[in-house]
Amino acid sequence: MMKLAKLDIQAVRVPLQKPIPSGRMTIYSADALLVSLITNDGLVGEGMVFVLNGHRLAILRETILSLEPLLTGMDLEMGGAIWAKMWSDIGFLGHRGLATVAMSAIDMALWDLRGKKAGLNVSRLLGSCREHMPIYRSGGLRLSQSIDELQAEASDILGQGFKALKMSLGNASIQEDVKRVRAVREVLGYHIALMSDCNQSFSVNQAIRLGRELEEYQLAWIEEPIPYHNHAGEAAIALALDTPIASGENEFTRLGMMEMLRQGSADILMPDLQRMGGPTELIKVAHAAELMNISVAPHLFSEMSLALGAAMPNAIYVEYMPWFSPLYTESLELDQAGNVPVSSKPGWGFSFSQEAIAKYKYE
Ligand code: SMN
Ligand code: MG
Repeated sequence: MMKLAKLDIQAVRVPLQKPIPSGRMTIYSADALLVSLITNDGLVGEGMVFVLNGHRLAILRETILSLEPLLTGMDLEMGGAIWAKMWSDIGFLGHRGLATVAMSAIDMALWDLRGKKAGLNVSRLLGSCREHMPIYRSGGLRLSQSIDELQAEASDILGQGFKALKMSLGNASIQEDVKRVRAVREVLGYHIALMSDCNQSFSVNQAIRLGRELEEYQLAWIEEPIPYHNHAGEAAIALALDTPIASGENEFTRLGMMEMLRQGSADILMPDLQRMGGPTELIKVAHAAELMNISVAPHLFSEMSLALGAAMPNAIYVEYMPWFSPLYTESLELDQAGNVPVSSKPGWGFSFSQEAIAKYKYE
């Protein structure tokens, strides 16, 4: 029986190379809790959750620790039972927000452990569908950049071997957004996938107007056009436009995802690993979407999403956001086609680098 000997949490602050200004806040750092479950036979399962600018990191840490007693005496191979116990335990505070993020961290580490125990990558543990995943470059091409800067950065990203990239939309004027998309398309041509993310900046009518103007630029998707909780509005936009609508990163668990699926709010659903309640729930959600012919593109968590996405027939992309790559010993490598090979190493196939932890450790 695989039992918990120790739960360890290390806090790291990864400063962004360039702060990202956005409507809600300027992001200076991504601050993560690296959670390790160490078993009585010496295996280590790893999970990671994060906040922006360090806000409420200490509370998140305490919340994770509050779940530790639920693992005591449990067989850590019984991930389904542990998940159900955590879900029930956090219910009083609600299946959204902090407590859900905390249980995600434990669930991630449990999946890593079970993969390691079985000697299988999580993708194989689940039943892999493919050996390579398409990946898109995220985090760049921001609203704060000039058109010249956008074009220079787009060609730099191409030079790194990416065949798909995402740009920010949400300027005060629709014409300005259209101009920026046109300028980036000029650099990319039409054989490179161009995604766009509005981060909830529009109303339904504005989004439909902008979307109509953008149809000719064949965006891979328009993401979060309106406030994330207006699922009926998202559905109206998805119906009005040919360009696929992607959304879901700000919703929590099956409660949010099922509502979106029922309403037809997204052509591409974007479950976020730490808001889902962990891989156990994300897998269920992805399969529910599959049954409804909806694609998924998991939000962030590139390294874990790679293993999970590889085992989902309807996963179309992994998101590459460079923030957390320095924390891992292994790195995501692109092949000639701009895809990333799925790891064959046990567990996630990516493990925390002790050197990186020392470098980024919270003071
Ligand atoms: C995003 C959201 C939160 C943190 C980083 C990036 C963005 C995305 O919306 O989809 O990548
Ligand atoms: Mg987004």
